[in-house]
Amino acid sequence: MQIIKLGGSVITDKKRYCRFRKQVVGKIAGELKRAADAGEKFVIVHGAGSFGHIKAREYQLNLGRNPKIGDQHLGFARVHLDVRTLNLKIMECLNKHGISAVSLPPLSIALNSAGKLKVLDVGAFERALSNSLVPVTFGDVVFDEKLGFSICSGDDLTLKLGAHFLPERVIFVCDVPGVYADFPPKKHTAILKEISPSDISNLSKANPEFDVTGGIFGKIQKCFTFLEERKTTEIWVISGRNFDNFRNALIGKDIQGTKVVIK
Ligand code: IP8
Repeated sequence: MQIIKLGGSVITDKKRYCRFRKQVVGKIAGELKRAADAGEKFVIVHGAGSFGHIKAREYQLNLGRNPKIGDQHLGFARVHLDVRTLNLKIMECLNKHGISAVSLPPLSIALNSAGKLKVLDVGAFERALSNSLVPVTFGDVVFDEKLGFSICSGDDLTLKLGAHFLPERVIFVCDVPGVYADFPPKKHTAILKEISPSDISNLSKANPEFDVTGGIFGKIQKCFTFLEERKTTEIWVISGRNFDNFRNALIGKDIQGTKVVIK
């Protein structure tokens, strides 16, 4: 079994509010179908991209409920509507490609505590899988037992599901071919074949990336923590633009990208 996290920067244009990349998602869905036909099982998680981050930032939803921000509750509802709209577009694409995908929105099945994912109804995913369905979830706004509400990132969902299912591989599909050896990358900066905790401190210092849920380095740091307790799962960061490579990654063969390791 594998958990595939489709990054928001792959499935949307992150700079333009609610811009979906239909062709890219169509190609990804085609590869997923091919792998499913070959017997691979998946859980799919996707990010929010420009359907979530732009307005979540505007209303400071990552910091929790704040009555001083006028209409914040309307912003919360708007972001939820937008990420569901994105999710429906993805579901439509998966279904069209013959994938029996079903959507499990985090607002209904997850609870945060102080901005961290505390509870996730993994039973819903188990039941979907045991009925030969492909569960799909996504970065969303959720209720928070300390902050009223906050944001649940697709990365946190991915790793929570990973901790439960212990999949063979977790694949983070991004808009870059992996993690660059230098940040910000220059024209000829190489992609790291592996990234371990000793690499990260230098890289993250210069990280200008904006993302209400932590960006690439937040993601990698959480992966290290995940791997400390779980040795059997491989974690990869690969490109969502190279479909041949995506196909190989789904079958675990000749993967080009960065493997997250703790050594
Ligand atoms: O794109 C963020 O999820 P991510 C969810 O997976 C929202 O980090 C609502 C911004």
